[in-house]
Amino acid sequence: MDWWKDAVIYQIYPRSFQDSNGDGIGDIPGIISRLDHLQELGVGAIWLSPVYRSPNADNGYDISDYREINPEYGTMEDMERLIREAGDRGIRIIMDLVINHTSTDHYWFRQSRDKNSPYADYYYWAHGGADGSLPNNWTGFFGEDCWEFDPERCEYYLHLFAKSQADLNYHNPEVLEEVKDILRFWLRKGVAGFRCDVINILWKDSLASSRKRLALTGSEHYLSLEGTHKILRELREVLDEYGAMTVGETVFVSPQQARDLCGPERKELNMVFSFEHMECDQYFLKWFKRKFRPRVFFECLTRWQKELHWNAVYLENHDQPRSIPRFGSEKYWKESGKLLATLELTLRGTPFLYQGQEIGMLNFDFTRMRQLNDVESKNVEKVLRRFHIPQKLRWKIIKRTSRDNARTPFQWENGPRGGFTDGRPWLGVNHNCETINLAQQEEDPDSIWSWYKALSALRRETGALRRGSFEQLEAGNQVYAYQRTLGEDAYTVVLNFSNRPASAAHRGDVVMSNYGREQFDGQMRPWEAVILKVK
Ligand code: TEU
Ligand code: CA
Repeated sequence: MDWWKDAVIYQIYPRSFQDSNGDGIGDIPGIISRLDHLQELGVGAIWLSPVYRSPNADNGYDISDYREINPEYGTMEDMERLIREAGDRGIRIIMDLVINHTSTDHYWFRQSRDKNSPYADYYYWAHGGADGSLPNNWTGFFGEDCWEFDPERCEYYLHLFAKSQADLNYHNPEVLEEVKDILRFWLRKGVAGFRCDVINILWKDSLASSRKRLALTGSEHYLSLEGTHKILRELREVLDEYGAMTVGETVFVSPQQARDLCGPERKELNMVFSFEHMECDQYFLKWFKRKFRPRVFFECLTRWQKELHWNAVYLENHDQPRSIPRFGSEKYWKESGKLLATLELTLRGTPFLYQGQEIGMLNFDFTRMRQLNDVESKNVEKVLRRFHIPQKLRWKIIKRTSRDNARTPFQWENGPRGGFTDGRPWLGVNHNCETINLAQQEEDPDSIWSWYKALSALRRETGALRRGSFEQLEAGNQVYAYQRTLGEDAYTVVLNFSNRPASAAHRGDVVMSNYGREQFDGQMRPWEAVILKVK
């Protein structure tokens, strides 16, 4: 039951994982060739970022055909082989379900341009004002207007993300029926579940203008509304026919709202990706960074641990900069990389690791705007320009927050292309590949990779670390400590989030220590992490 509560899930960003044919773009045969790596890590499931047909305005999050594989990534036969070969290794496949919007290249959208077509109401179409104004004053997620005029239909369509990502209209019941068919299509192929993209914004209750806000004006008309809950309950019926799991990406949710989306009695989602802990180092929006204060982070983690019966736990994904420079320390790269691993794999919930995290990959060392690919970064650069933000500051903001920080190719081995491709990689390989790569870490029992493997194995063998309760013991300015308990079995985890030493009052037999300690007397070195067995 609930296999996903015992599994470690690994996210693959297919474009950047492994290229198999030298075109510089990661692909499905490439993923298949690396399944052994994931098996060694003890991964129970792969969340595959979108591999459907897409013009790639947002690298697959703009889908033009939900039943076809993007030819850049391979064929449907490759996909079926991936499901099979992963299955042979006990690894399930979770697909990315992007149903808030489709690409404007999708057949539905192209038909929708004709008011007399059966697809006319598949999207949100509206007239602008007589004065040439947009249908309403909402603003989108990528920092631009969220209405685009279509000359053929002579109306505007709504897009909360990029221009070519048109929002689907769930007021039309046919749209939901289409989605159910898509679910069945993939479930019959043997996928084990879905990661549901921006799933709490599906339902828009009206298109009325609203009070102007610093960002996301209009969001009260679509964030976590009852209409969305209703859709999720309908989808759950289809999912239950196949025993499938879902994890929803949910933006701007409180613990209460998250419970309403994934509480077991709700019959909606199984887990959510919430953002609060990712917002500890920012003011309101990710573009405005503030100093990372560990205590705030700990309090946030504990709150979510306590308020949700179960949830997804993550520190990285394809939208976030890497975790070591953010929550750890590049100076103590190895120690803090292991500490963050310890945190993620010993909190209560299902850990989602992001490719490269297991070898401590760092942010993209790009130096010029044109080395970037991400549509969000490019849009935001334009917006900052419009507001006359000086070049230096613009660059600083983009550099720190760009999603491309996490999208550079996986560093399999030393070399200019990192073992990712024989050709020219679609996005630059980080120059630190010489010192940070899997091949080297495989040889080294003290590496971040070896630590992840050991932790994942410990978790697999230890009921208390998987299903045990969570009790916070300490959340100070630098030390975070908590206990996981199942029956008689209890473990204490103590983490020093600082370049400075610390002392802690917790004791027990050392199970794992990132300083190779055999005994723990409470004196902690920088970025020290220990797991203790409570006597
Ligand atoms: O992300 C939704 C989302 O909230 C992000 O746009 C987030 O605001 C931003 O990336 C933070 O920098 C999902 C996908 O994960 C993302 O890759 C897509 O671009 C987006 O939806 C649209 O599908
Ligand atoms: Ca390729």
